Amino acid sequence: MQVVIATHNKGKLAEISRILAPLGIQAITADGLSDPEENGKTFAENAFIKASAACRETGLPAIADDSGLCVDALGGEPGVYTARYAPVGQRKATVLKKLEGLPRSERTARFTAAVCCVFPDGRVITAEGSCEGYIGTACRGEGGFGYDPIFEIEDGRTFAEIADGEKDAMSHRGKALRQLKEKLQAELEK
Ligand code: ITT
Repeated sequence: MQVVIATHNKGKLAEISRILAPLGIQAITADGLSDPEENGKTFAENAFIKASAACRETGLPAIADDSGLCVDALGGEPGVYTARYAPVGQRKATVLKKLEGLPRSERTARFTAAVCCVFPDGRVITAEGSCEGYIGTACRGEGGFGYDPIFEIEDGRTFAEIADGEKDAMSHRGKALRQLKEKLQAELEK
């Protein structure tokens, strides 16, 4: 089965392709597809907007992810605005600056991902996952993408300092996609 992975974010694309590989789907990238306005109030609404637009444009089943970082000391910000929180290149520094001086116990945060698969016949499958952690005090690590260098797990390493497989095993996206995978498998066996 051909499935469009409806994201323009290369980091996400790599993770989604890797985690869904066991499904044996032929992943089609979203290159050339439009980037719909993400005006939903929740991660789930935005994931649906992206998946349904890609499904409409291609006539193929489409999977999208909407995700972000929610920082407790910032009242849950940047949340659904994570990708637009500050100009490119200043996002991580903006979060670090806002938390300056706070002890680790007050730097709690979580990544959340909502994933959605829309089929041309109108069927919709959704799942969500989150991962608890802390905002570090500086960027560390070369792996991952986006906010990974400032997101620390319990042992103090950042998402950018751990192996891909280790991130997938505990990440918001890994949890959401494994749930989606099970629901998809059940749907395809009907
Ligand atoms: P698409 O909409 O094309 O999928 P996007 O990057 O705009 O790409 P979102 O609107 O869902 O995606 O925004 C997600 C934001 O959260 C974006 O700034 C990411 O860098 C960040 N983010 C999400 N998951 C992350 C992860 O696992 N590690 C680091 N940053 C992450």
